[in-house]
Amino acid sequence: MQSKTKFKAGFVTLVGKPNVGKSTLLNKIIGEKVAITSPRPQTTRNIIRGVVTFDEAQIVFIDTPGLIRIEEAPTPVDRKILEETLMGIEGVDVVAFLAEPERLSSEDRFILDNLKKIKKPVILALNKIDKIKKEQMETLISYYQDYFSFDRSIPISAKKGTNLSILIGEIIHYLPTHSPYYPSNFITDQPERILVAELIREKIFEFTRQEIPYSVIVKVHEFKERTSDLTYISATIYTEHSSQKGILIGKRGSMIKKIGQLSRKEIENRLNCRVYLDLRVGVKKDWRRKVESLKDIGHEIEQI
Ligand SMILES: Nc1nc2c(ncn2[C@@H]2O[C@H](COP(=O)(O)OP(=O)(O)OP(=O)(O)O)[C@@H](O)[C@H]2O)c(=O)[nH]1
Ligand SMILES: [Mg+2]
Repeated sequence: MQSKTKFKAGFVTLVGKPNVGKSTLLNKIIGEKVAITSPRPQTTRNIIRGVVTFDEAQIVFIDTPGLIRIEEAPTPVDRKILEETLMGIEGVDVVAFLAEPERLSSEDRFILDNLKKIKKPVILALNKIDKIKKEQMETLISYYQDYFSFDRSIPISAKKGTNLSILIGEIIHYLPTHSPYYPSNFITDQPERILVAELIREKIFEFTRQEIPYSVIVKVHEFKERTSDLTYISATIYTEHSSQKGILIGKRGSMIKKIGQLSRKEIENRLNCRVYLDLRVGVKKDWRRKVESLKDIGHEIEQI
Protein backbone atom coordinates (compact mmCIF):
# COMPACT_ATOMS: atom_id res chain seq x y z
CA MET A 1 0.00 0.00 0.00
CA GLN A 2 1.29 3.41 -0.93
CA SER A 3 1.56 6.27 1.53
CA LYS A 4 -1.67 8.16 2.23
CA THR A 5 -0.44 11.36 0.56
CA LYS A 6 -0.13 9.60 -2.80
CA PHE A 7 -3.69 8.31 -2.68
CA LYS A 8 -5.79 9.44 -5.63
CA ALA A 9 -9.54 9.89 -5.64
CA GLY A 10 -12.04 11.54 -7.89
CA PHE A 11 -15.22 11.54 -9.92
CA VAL A 12 -15.62 9.99 -13.33
CA THR A 13 -18.76 10.40 -15.33
CA LEU A 14 -19.88 7.79 -17.83
CA VAL A 15 -21.55 9.51 -20.75
CA GLY A 16 -22.83 8.34 -24.08
CA LYS A 17 -25.96 8.00 -26.12
CA PRO A 18 -28.69 5.67 -24.85
CA ASN A 19 -27.94 1.95 -24.87
CA VAL A 20 -24.15 2.08 -25.34
CA GLY A 21 -23.56 0.10 -22.13
CA LYS A 22 -22.82 2.73 -19.48
CA SER A 23 -24.73 0.96 -16.72
CA THR A 24 -23.38 -2.44 -17.76
CA LEU A 25 -19.85 -1.03 -17.43
CA LEU A 26 -20.58 0.44 -14.02
CA ASN A 27 -21.97 -2.85 -12.72
CA LYS A 28 -19.07 -4.85 -14.12
CA ILE A 29 -16.48 -2.60 -12.48
CA ILE A 30 -18.30 -2.43 -9.15
CA GLY A 31 -19.07 -6.15 -9.22
CA GLU A 32 -22.70 -5.65 -8.13
CA LYS A 33 -25.84 -4.48 -9.87
CA VAL A 34 -25.99 -0.87 -8.81
CA ALA A 35 -27.69 0.29 -12.01
CA ILE A 36 -30.35 -1.54 -13.97
CA THR A 37 -29.73 -2.37 -17.63
CA SER A 38 -31.82 -3.44 -20.60
CA PRO A 39 -31.44 -3.98 -24.33
CA ARG A 40 -33.61 -0.92 -24.86
CA PRO A 41 -32.52 2.73 -24.90
CA GLN A 42 -33.22 5.20 -22.09
CA THR A 43 -33.25 2.70 -19.26
CA THR A 44 -31.38 4.84 -16.73
CA ARG A 45 -33.32 7.77 -15.29
CA ASN A 46 -31.29 8.70 -12.24
CA ILE A 47 -27.72 9.81 -11.88
CA ILE A 48 -26.18 6.88 -10.01
CA ARG A 49 -22.90 6.80 -8.16
CA GLY A 50 -20.91 3.61 -7.89
CA VAL A 51 -17.69 3.55 -5.92
CA VAL A 52 -14.69 1.31 -6.33
CA THR A 53 -11.67 1.44 -4.05
CA PHE A 54 -8.20 0.09 -4.76
CA ASP A 55 -5.04 0.22 -2.64
CA GLU A 56 -3.88 3.40 -4.32
CA ALA A 57 -7.07 5.05 -5.54
CA GLN A 58 -10.80 5.44 -5.26
CA ILE A 59 -12.98 6.07 -8.29
CA VAL A 60 -16.48 7.44 -7.89
CA PHE A 61 -18.28 6.56 -11.12
CA ILE A 62 -21.32 8.54 -12.12
CA ASP A 63 -23.65 6.66 -14.41
CA THR A 64 -25.87 8.99 -16.37
CA PRO A 65 -29.01 8.65 -18.46
CA GLY A 66 -28.24 8.33 -22.19
CA LEU A 67 -27.78 11.75 -23.73
CA ILE A 68 -29.85 13.01 -26.62
CA ARG A 69 -30.65 16.55 -27.72
CA ILE A 70 -32.87 18.29 -25.20
CA GLU A 71 -35.27 19.33 -27.99
CA GLU A 72 -35.72 15.66 -28.84
CA ALA A 73 -36.68 14.63 -25.33
CA PRO A 74 -40.20 13.25 -25.51
CA THR A 75 -41.61 14.75 -22.29
CA PRO A 76 -40.85 17.48 -19.69
CA VAL A 77 -39.59 14.82 -17.28
CA ASP A 78 -37.11 13.53 -19.86
CA ARG A 79 -35.98 17.09 -20.57
CA LYS A 80 -35.33 17.73 -16.89
CA ILE A 81 -33.28 14.54 -16.62
CA LEU A 82 -31.15 15.59 -19.60
CA GLU A 83 -30.55 19.10 -18.26
CA GLU A 84 -29.34 17.69 -14.95
CA THR A 85 -27.06 15.20 -16.65
CA LEU A 86 -25.41 17.86 -18.80
CA MET A 87 -24.99 20.12 -15.77
CA GLY A 88 -23.36 17.32 -13.77
CA ILE A 89 -20.58 16.72 -16.29
CA GLU A 90 -18.86 19.99 -15.42
CA GLY A 91 -17.97 19.03 -11.86
CA VAL A 92 -16.08 15.79 -12.48
CA ASP A 93 -12.37 14.99 -12.81
CA VAL A 94 -12.51 12.69 -15.82
CA VAL A 95 -15.11 11.92 -18.48
CA ALA A 96 -15.43 8.45 -19.98
CA PHE A 97 -17.27 8.71 -23.29
CA LEU A 98 -18.78 5.41 -24.33
CA ALA A 99 -19.50 4.63 -27.95
CA GLU A 100 -21.01 1.80 -29.96
CA PRO A 101 -18.58 0.00 -32.28
CA GLU A 102 -19.98 1.78 -35.30
CA ARG A 103 -19.67 5.13 -37.05
CA LEU A 104 -20.45 8.34 -35.16
CA SER A 105 -24.14 9.08 -34.99
CA SER A 106 -25.68 12.54 -34.67
CA GLU A 107 -26.22 11.79 -30.96
CA ASP A 108 -22.50 11.04 -30.50
CA ARG A 109 -21.59 14.27 -32.28
CA PHE A 110 -23.98 16.22 -30.07
CA ILE A 111 -22.37 14.82 -26.90
CA LEU A 112 -18.81 15.32 -28.17
CA ASP A 113 -19.59 18.90 -29.18
CA ASN A 114 -20.71 19.51 -25.60
CA LEU A 115 -17.57 17.87 -24.24
CA LYS A 116 -15.41 20.17 -26.37
CA LYS A 117 -16.60 23.03 -24.18
CA ILE A 118 -15.33 21.54 -20.91
CA LYS A 119 -11.69 21.34 -20.01
CA LYS A 120 -11.51 17.84 -18.55
CA PRO A 121 -9.66 14.74 -19.67
CA VAL A 122 -11.95 12.69 -21.91
CA ILE A 123 -11.33 8.98 -22.45
CA LEU A 124 -12.95 7.16 -25.35
CA ALA A 125 -14.22 3.74 -24.30
CA LEU A 126 -15.24 2.06 -27.54
CA ASN A 127 -17.60 -0.54 -26.13
CA LYS A 128 -19.05 -3.85 -27.36
CA ILE A 129 -15.86 -4.81 -29.21
CA ASP A 130 -16.94 -8.42 -28.75
CA LYS A 131 -19.29 -7.67 -31.68
CA ILE A 132 -16.61 -6.63 -34.17
CA LYS A 133 -13.29 -7.74 -35.68
CA LYS A 134 -9.97 -6.38 -34.44
CA GLU A 135 -9.25 -4.57 -37.76
CA GLN A 136 -12.58 -2.75 -37.56
CA MET A 137 -11.75 -1.70 -34.02
CA GLU A 138 -8.56 0.07 -35.03
CA THR A 139 -10.27 1.84 -37.94
CA LEU A 140 -13.11 2.99 -35.71
CA ILE A 141 -10.81 4.34 -33.03
CA SER A 142 -8.84 6.48 -35.46
CA TYR A 143 -12.10 7.63 -37.01
CA TYR A 144 -13.37 8.75 -33.56
CA GLN A 145 -10.04 10.43 -32.86
CA ASP A 146 -10.40 12.46 -36.05
CA TYR A 147 -13.56 14.02 -34.67
CA PHE A 148 -12.42 14.64 -31.09
CA SER A 149 -9.02 14.78 -29.46
CA PHE A 150 -9.49 12.14 -26.79
CA ASP A 151 -6.82 11.99 -24.10
CA ARG A 152 -6.92 8.20 -24.35
CA SER A 153 -8.84 5.67 -26.45
CA ILE A 154 -9.52 2.16 -25.20
CA PRO A 155 -11.52 -0.57 -26.90
CA ILE A 156 -13.54 -2.44 -24.26
CA SER A 157 -16.30 -4.95 -23.76
CA ALA A 158 -18.27 -4.04 -20.66
CA LYS A 159 -20.22 -7.28 -20.95
CA LYS A 160 -17.20 -9.57 -21.17
CA GLY A 161 -14.90 -7.46 -19.02
CA THR A 162 -12.31 -6.95 -21.79
CA ASN A 163 -9.69 -4.25 -21.17
CA LEU A 164 -11.47 -2.91 -18.09
CA SER A 165 -8.30 -2.96 -16.01
CA ILE A 166 -6.60 -0.86 -18.71
CA LEU A 167 -9.52 1.58 -18.61
CA ILE A 168 -9.33 1.77 -14.83
CA GLY A 169 -5.57 2.36 -14.96
CA GLU A 170 -6.03 5.25 -17.39
CA ILE A 171 -8.77 6.79 -15.27
CA ILE A 172 -6.59 6.61 -12.16
CA HIS A 173 -3.78 8.27 -14.11
CA TYR A 174 -5.95 11.39 -14.52
CA LEU A 175 -7.30 11.51 -10.94
CA PRO A 176 -5.98 14.12 -8.53
CA THR A 177 -4.19 13.26 -5.32
CA HIS A 178 -6.97 13.24 -2.77
CA SER A 179 -8.07 11.25 0.25
CA PRO A 180 -10.96 8.81 -0.32
CA TYR A 181 -14.46 10.29 -0.47
CA TYR A 182 -16.16 7.13 0.82
CA PRO A 183 -15.23 4.20 3.10
CA SER A 184 -13.49 1.41 1.18
CA ASN A 185 -16.48 -0.99 1.35
CA PHE A 186 -18.98 1.61 0.08
CA ILE A 187 -20.37 0.80 -3.37
CA THR A 188 -23.32 3.09 -4.04
CA ASP A 189 -25.13 6.10 -2.62
CA GLN A 190 -28.49 4.87 -3.87
CA PRO A 191 -30.95 4.49 -1.00
CA GLU A 192 -32.30 0.92 -0.66
CA ARG A 193 -35.83 2.07 -1.51
CA ILE A 194 -34.68 3.45 -4.85
CA LEU A 195 -32.66 0.35 -5.57
CA VAL A 196 -35.74 -1.79 -4.91
CA ALA A 197 -37.88 0.40 -7.18
CA GLU A 198 -35.23 0.17 -9.88
CA LEU A 199 -35.01 -3.64 -9.69
CA ILE A 200 -38.78 -3.78 -10.18
CA ARG A 201 -38.49 -1.39 -13.12
CA GLU A 202 -35.82 -3.61 -14.67
CA LYS A 203 -38.25 -6.55 -14.68
CA ILE A 204 -40.86 -4.35 -16.35
CA PHE A 205 -38.32 -3.62 -19.08
CA GLU A 206 -37.77 -7.35 -19.41
CA PHE A 207 -41.38 -8.46 -19.70
CA THR A 208 -43.35 -5.64 -21.29
CA ARG A 209 -43.13 -4.06 -24.72
CA GLN A 210 -43.14 -0.73 -26.50
CA GLU A 211 -44.11 2.26 -24.39
CA ILE A 212 -44.96 0.38 -21.19
CA PRO A 213 -41.55 0.46 -19.45
CA TYR A 214 -41.20 4.15 -20.26
CA SER A 215 -44.66 4.91 -18.94
CA VAL A 216 -44.11 3.53 -15.46
CA ILE A 217 -42.80 5.01 -12.29
CA VAL A 218 -42.25 2.70 -9.31
CA LYS A 219 -42.72 3.99 -5.81
CA VAL A 220 -41.79 2.13 -2.63
CA HIS A 221 -44.17 3.12 0.18
CA GLU A 222 -43.08 0.91 3.05
CA PHE A 223 -39.80 -0.72 3.82
CA LYS A 224 -39.86 -2.39 7.22
CA GLU A 225 -37.70 -4.98 8.85
CA ARG A 226 -40.32 -7.32 10.35
CA THR A 227 -37.79 -9.70 11.89
CA SER A 228 -34.04 -9.89 11.53
CA ASP A 229 -34.63 -12.17 8.55
CA LEU A 230 -37.77 -10.74 6.91
CA THR A 231 -38.30 -7.35 5.35
CA TYR A 232 -41.75 -6.16 4.31
CA ILE A 233 -41.80 -3.95 1.23
CA SER A 234 -44.85 -2.41 -0.37
CA ALA A 235 -44.56 -0.76 -3.75
CA THR A 236 -46.79 0.49 -6.52
CA ILE A 237 -46.09 0.53 -10.22
CA TYR A 238 -47.82 3.64 -11.54
CA THR A 239 -48.71 3.86 -15.20
CA GLU A 240 -49.58 7.01 -17.11
CA HIS A 241 -52.92 5.82 -18.42
CA SER A 242 -55.51 3.36 -17.16
CA SER A 243 -55.26 1.33 -20.39
CA GLN A 244 -51.66 0.45 -19.46
CA LYS A 245 -52.69 -0.78 -16.03
CA GLY A 246 -54.44 -3.84 -17.49
CA ILE A 247 -51.34 -4.82 -19.44
CA LEU A 248 -49.21 -4.70 -16.31
CA ILE A 249 -51.67 -6.77 -14.34
CA GLY A 250 -51.99 -9.31 -17.16
CA LYS A 251 -54.45 -12.16 -17.58
CA ARG A 252 -55.69 -13.11 -14.11
CA GLY A 253 -52.76 -11.18 -12.64
CA SER A 254 -50.12 -13.24 -14.44
CA MET A 255 -47.90 -10.31 -15.45
CA ILE A 256 -47.74 -8.57 -12.07
CA LYS A 257 -47.15 -11.96 -10.47
CA LYS A 258 -44.18 -12.67 -12.74
CA ILE A 259 -42.70 -9.18 -12.21
CA GLY A 260 -43.22 -9.50 -8.44
CA GLN A 261 -41.68 -12.96 -8.12
CA LEU A 262 -38.59 -12.21 -10.15
CA SER A 263 -37.91 -8.80 -8.66
CA ARG A 264 -38.40 -10.20 -5.15
CA LYS A 265 -35.67 -12.78 -5.81
CA GLU A 266 -33.25 -10.07 -6.89
CA ILE A 267 -34.18 -7.82 -3.97
CA GLU A 268 -33.60 -10.72 -1.55
CA ASN A 269 -30.17 -11.37 -3.02
CA ARG A 270 -29.33 -7.73 -2.81
CA LEU A 271 -30.59 -7.14 0.74
CA ASN A 272 -29.41 -10.51 1.90
CA CYS A 273 -32.65 -11.38 3.68
CA ARG A 274 -36.10 -12.74 2.91
CA VAL A 275 -38.54 -10.23 1.49
CA TYR A 276 -42.31 -10.03 1.45
CA LEU A 277 -43.10 -7.88 -1.56
CA ASP A 278 -46.55 -6.36 -1.71
CA LEU A 279 -46.67 -5.08 -5.29
CA ARG A 280 -49.61 -3.19 -6.78
CA VAL A 281 -50.44 -1.33 -9.96
CA GLY A 282 -51.93 2.16 -10.01
CA VAL A 283 -52.39 5.11 -12.33
CA LYS A 284 -50.73 8.53 -11.96
CA LYS A 285 -52.25 10.30 -14.87
CA ASP A 286 -49.72 11.95 -17.20
CA TRP A 287 -46.91 11.84 -14.62
CA ARG A 288 -44.31 12.27 -17.37
CA ARG A 289 -45.68 15.71 -18.11
CA LYS A 290 -45.06 16.85 -14.52
CA VAL A 291 -41.50 17.45 -13.42
CA GLU A 292 -42.51 17.11 -9.73
CA SER A 293 -43.07 13.39 -10.39
CA LEU A 294 -39.31 12.95 -10.30
CA LYS A 295 -39.34 13.51 -6.56
CA ASP A 296 -41.27 10.26 -6.22
CA ILE A 297 -38.28 8.34 -7.47
CA GLY A 298 -35.85 10.16 -5.23
CA HIS A 299 -34.64 12.36 -8.03
CA GLU A 300 -33.02 15.53 -6.87
CA ILE A 301 -30.94 18.01 -8.76
CA GLU A 302 -27.46 16.68 -8.27
CA GLN A 303 -24.63 18.99 -7.38
CA ILE A 304 -21.51 16.96 -7.89
N1 LIG B 1 -22.41 -7.32 -26.98
C1 LIG B 1 -22.30 -6.45 -25.97
N2 LIG B 1 -23.42 -5.91 -25.44
C2 LIG B 1 -23.27 -5.02 -24.44
C3 LIG B 1 -22.00 -4.62 -23.94
N3 LIG B 1 -22.20 -3.70 -22.98
C4 LIG B 1 -23.52 -3.53 -22.86
N4 LIG B 1 -24.19 -4.32 -23.73
C5 LIG B 1 -25.64 -4.44 -23.91
O1 LIG B 1 -26.16 -3.19 -24.35
C6 LIG B 1 -27.49 -3.01 -23.84
C7 LIG B 1 -27.58 -1.66 -23.16
O2 LIG B 1 -26.82 -1.68 -21.98
P1 LIG B 1 -27.03 -0.62 -20.81
O3 LIG B 1 -25.90 -0.82 -19.86
O4 LIG B 1 -28.41 -0.67 -20.28
O5 LIG B 1 -26.83 0.73 -21.64
P2 LIG B 1 -26.86 2.25 -21.11
O6 LIG B 1 -25.82 2.99 -21.87
O7 LIG B 1 -26.76 2.28 -19.63
O8 LIG B 1 -28.29 2.70 -21.61
P3 LIG B 1 -29.23 3.93 -21.07
O9 LIG B 1 -29.36 3.79 -19.60
O10 LIG B 1 -30.50 3.66 -21.78
O11 LIG B 1 -28.58 5.18 -21.52
C8 LIG B 1 -27.76 -4.20 -22.91
O12 LIG B 1 -28.51 -5.15 -23.62
C9 LIG B 1 -26.37 -4.71 -22.60
O13 LIG B 1 -26.35 -6.10 -22.30
C10 LIG B 1 -20.85 -5.23 -24.52
O14 LIG B 1 -19.70 -4.98 -24.15
N5 LIG B 1 -21.07 -6.11 -25.54
MG1 LIG C 1 -28.05 3.03 -18.23
